[in-house]
Amino acid sequence: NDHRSFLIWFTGLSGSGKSTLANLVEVELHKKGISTFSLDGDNIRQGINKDLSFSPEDRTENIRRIAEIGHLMINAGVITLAAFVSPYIKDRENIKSIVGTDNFIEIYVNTSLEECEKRDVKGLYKKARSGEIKNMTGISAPYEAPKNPDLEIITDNQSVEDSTQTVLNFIIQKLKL
Ligand code: GGZ
Repeated sequence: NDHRSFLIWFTGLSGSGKSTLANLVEVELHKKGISTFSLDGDNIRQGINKDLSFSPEDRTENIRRIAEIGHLMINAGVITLAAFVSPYIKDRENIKSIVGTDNFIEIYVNTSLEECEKRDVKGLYKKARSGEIKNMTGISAPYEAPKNPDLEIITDNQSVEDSTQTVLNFIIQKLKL
């Protein structure tokens, strides 16, 4: 398969379904013989970025380092999927300046706070409400929604299968696969 490489970036609240979506899209791309690489909180925040907290400054540094890794991956010719809350517009703008606007695809996984809080897979929202953790995105820290994402997925009114298909169709036409 000959194709351009891209950094496909999923932004949204904790529990919005970014990683789930990225993983399912990755499975479908693999079925088409396209190799990819995935970056998310689990392989980044426990490794290269384990020195970083959730303060605004550390989130900025988190995203900057991930963008630099994404840049290396693009240069290696690998389609890379990244799933991070990335709550600040200026940080997401900075990704474009690091990897190049043409190599960057921004996907806004728009799941309402109400829905994310209802799921509360990791119990973080409950802890944030009680004050046990601070700087929780959506509760005690801001989320600046993309104004002009390449693609917006509103998960509240469609199944995860439909969301996956929507993202996949978008990527396939973008990559001209
Ligand atoms: C947001 C937090 C926080 C706070 C821990 N705010 O749903 P998750 O668990 O698996 O994904 C969230 C992840 C966010 O890390 P990111 O590197 O994506 O954030 S950022 O882009 O803003 O730097 C959540 C968990 O870490 N988590 N504390 N206070 N999410």
